[in-house]
Amino acid sequence: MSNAASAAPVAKKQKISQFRRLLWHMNRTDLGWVTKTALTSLQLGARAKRIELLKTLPVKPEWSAASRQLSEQGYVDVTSIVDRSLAEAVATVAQNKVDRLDELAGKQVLGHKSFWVSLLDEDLVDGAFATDHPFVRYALQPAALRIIGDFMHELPQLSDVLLTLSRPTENQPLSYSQLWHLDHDDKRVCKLFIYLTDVRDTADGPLTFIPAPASKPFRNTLKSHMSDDKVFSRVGRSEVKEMVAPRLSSFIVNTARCLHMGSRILSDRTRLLYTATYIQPPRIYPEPPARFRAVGSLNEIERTAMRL
Ligand SMILES: O=C(O)CCC(=O)C(=O)O
Repeated sequence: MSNAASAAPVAKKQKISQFRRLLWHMNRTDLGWVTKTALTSLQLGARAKRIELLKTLPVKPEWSAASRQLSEQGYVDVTSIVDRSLAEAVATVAQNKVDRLDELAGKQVLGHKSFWVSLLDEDLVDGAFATDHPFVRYALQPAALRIIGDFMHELPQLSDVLLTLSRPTENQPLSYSQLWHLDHDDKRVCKLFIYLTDVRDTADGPLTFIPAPASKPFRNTLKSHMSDDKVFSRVGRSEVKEMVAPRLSSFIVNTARCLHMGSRILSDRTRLLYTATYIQPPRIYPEPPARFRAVGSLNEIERTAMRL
């Protein structure tokens, strides 16, 4: 084969990857709504079904108020709303993992965030959680689906559940989620958190965020992770909310709209956090491999929320 013939596929490949990179950057800005709208218009039937399923979930005045606050401010404390016994079940699983920390840290698969230890790897089969796992049951409770669903105007998709143990990183530069950022998993992203340890003050590394209205100036920023100086040159420090709260506190944050950071743990402290991530489908990026595997009976809402 001549050199010219072998150069052509390489040039084509480069063009495709340049196009993908451009699309990726575009999707992180408000232009990403063009992608979202185009993809949604191809799946109107599925959307109509998710709207109908949302309507079948129970309604309570305090859930509606929570959803309004989520829409307007980008966050809501749901500690008094969510099912405490489901939160306790999450905490029991989590405590068992922490008791076996040394054993599990040695087996850790995802190692890029030195301040985070992923403790759930052993619960996955081919990367998927059983749907009867307490972490999945907490995320699927009707209150969470209704509050987030009313904000997204349809039944949300549960994208992932996560347990993270954050440890001190003193004397190391801040990195990843310790820096201010927005989540770009999709155009609408909500995270449901539970603190599984007391977060008493700044030294415990609270989740810290700027509510959606004050985070607006950063919405189309291409830079993904920002220092305090950069952020506070554009927004007042008085806008910052630090989630200092006791163990089993639970809150929802629209992390695509609220600039946030956390895990800045000091001295001998550690912080244990449960996170469930929801997006509004269809996903703007290709669907990753299945994260959930059906175990036991599931209703249609649960199946649809997990794409099963
Ligand atoms: O560790 C933290 O508190 C930050 C978590 C975070 O940035 C996220 O879940 O997107």
